[in-house]
Amino acid sequence: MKKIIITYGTFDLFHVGHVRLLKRLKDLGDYLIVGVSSDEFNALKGKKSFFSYAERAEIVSSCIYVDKVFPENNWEQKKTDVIKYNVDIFAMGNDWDGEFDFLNEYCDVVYLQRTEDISTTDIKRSLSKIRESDLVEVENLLHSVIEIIKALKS
Ligand code: C2G
Repeated sequence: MKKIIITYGTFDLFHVGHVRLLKRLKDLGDYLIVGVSSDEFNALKGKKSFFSYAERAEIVSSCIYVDKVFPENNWEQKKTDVIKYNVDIFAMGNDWDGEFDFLNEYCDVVYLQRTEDISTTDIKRSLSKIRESDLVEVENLLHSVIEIIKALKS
């Protein structure tokens, strides 16, 4: 009998934190199902992802550890999903520690250590900083060009 694992998440700007979690989840069993948050559910979570649901679902589906992807549309669907897919283990990163213990009635509930020092939020923040410093560099360059033009004119 295949041991079925399920997890949920936004998985925006797919990074090693996501990959390492999905790998560890697959190592817990034989078949890994991922509920990828829809754009509408992200809004409910107060998140605006860079990639659309379709793009995030395609990226997560391409991960070697993942066997099935479906949309996560609300907070309430987990119990139905666990029963529908005959799930043995529900697992999340431990930033959700304890939040889904109610599923213990239907399957094992596991929280795995998050990968430190990486998150979609940090990536977005770093990228915006790069853009800012680029602008400063361009501005400095423009000032130098203006000075050269002034010198040539005089
Ligand atoms: N994660 C991780 N290490 C990181 C970043 C994320 O292990 N450095 C894990 C999270 O703990 C989560 C999964 O990767 O289990 C997906 O993270 P997010 O895309 O941030 O998903 P989240 O917003 O936590 O949505 O109903 C559950 C929610 O949909 C979870």
